[in-house]
Amino acid sequence: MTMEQHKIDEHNHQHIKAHQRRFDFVAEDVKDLDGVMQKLQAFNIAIPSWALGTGGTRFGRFSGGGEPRSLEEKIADVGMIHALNRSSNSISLHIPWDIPKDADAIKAEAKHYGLRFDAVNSNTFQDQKDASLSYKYGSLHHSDKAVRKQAVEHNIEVIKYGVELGSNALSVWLSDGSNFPGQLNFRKAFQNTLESLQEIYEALPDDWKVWIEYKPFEPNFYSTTIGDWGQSHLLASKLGKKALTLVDLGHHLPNTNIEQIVSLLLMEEKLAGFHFNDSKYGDDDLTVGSINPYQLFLIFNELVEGMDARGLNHATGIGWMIDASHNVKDPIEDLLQSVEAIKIAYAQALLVDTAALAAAQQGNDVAKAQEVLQAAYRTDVRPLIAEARLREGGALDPIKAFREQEVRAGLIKQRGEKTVATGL
Ligand code: PSV
Ligand code: MN
Repeated sequence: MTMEQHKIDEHNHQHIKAHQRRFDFVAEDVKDLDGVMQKLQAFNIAIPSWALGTGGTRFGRFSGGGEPRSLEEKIADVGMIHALNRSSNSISLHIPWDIPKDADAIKAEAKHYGLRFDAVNSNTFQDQKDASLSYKYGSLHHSDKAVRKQAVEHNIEVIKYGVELGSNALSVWLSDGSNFPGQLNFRKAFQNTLESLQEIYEALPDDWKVWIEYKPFEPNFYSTTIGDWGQSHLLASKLGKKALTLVDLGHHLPNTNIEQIVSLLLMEEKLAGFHFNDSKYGDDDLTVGSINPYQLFLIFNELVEGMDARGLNHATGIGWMIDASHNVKDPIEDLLQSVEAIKIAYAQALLVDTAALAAAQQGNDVAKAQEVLQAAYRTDVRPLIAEARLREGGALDPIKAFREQEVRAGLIKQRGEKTVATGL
């Protein structure tokens, strides 16, 4: 199903007056309006191929209907999101959940919707039907060399798929760990992981990166071999320049100061990028910004400051991706909300009076520093984002347009009520 441009134009026509009023109000106080608008227009966030179906938990899964049945249909759904918000111009594939059997055809399909391919993700956390060895006790860290070899070969195969699609990063998340004290020799597990990653690193094309994602627990509940940013950074440092740390917001113990982690990784040129989501307890995979939008803003404040310090292009300097699961919402609406929340936090960070903040920090004026940050955070930037979307041909209100056009009903009619997408 495609969203025709004239339908978006009609939607915008209906809402333009109210939008203009709101935009003029906020724009008046924005210092470098053109610069801010250009940055907002250029900023895109990748959509994971595994998040287009209704997620579930081990207790159940409740399909919302019309889920994509194939990679082509997933691409069509990302195309729908991008047509509406003009901020989701790429898709990230998880292999083997989504194998691009005919790379040229898949590339042409993506191009049709103005999409490209973001990082490719390997999966050594589930046993595959045709696999001879099991990952029950881990993959790259496994005590058995043969299992490690199978996992390394899978990663190299994923790189090959990525090369065919024009992607340039391999994202590795391992569920490797232990469930009980004594199960694992931590030092040997780490060394095995490093050796396996070295073999994968050797197979990376010159212009590729490997992103190493960490997570403190689940599915293992005593230790995870790449459990925090220190362990990921240690591996990335030993591997070399092409290895970086990936930050998934849900992969921290409650109250961790993620903005500080991000700031230092960025300074060290070791921040690969993000898996955005939100959480209250752990890896909850909730809609970005739904629980703690202030933390998201503080992260973006560090990102903008740190990227500017290094002269990085905000849109392309690091990887931006959503990694969320939607148990009770329409996946397309949920992803639209996540992208909006990310852009809100980014826009607010762009509004921070950096000179005033630097002066307050230098003079230890703590109250002023808070005033500066919260002045930006409390600005309603939604009209700026809507304007950026409008200028790029998107909808002023993407979810409203999605509902007005009864897209989900159309997808159910086309694909059926009971379809199940591969993924989470
Ligand atoms: C693991 O929890 C994770 O965050 C990794 O990024 C996986 O690739 C993804 O979720 C999907 O299972
Ligand atoms: Mn993730």
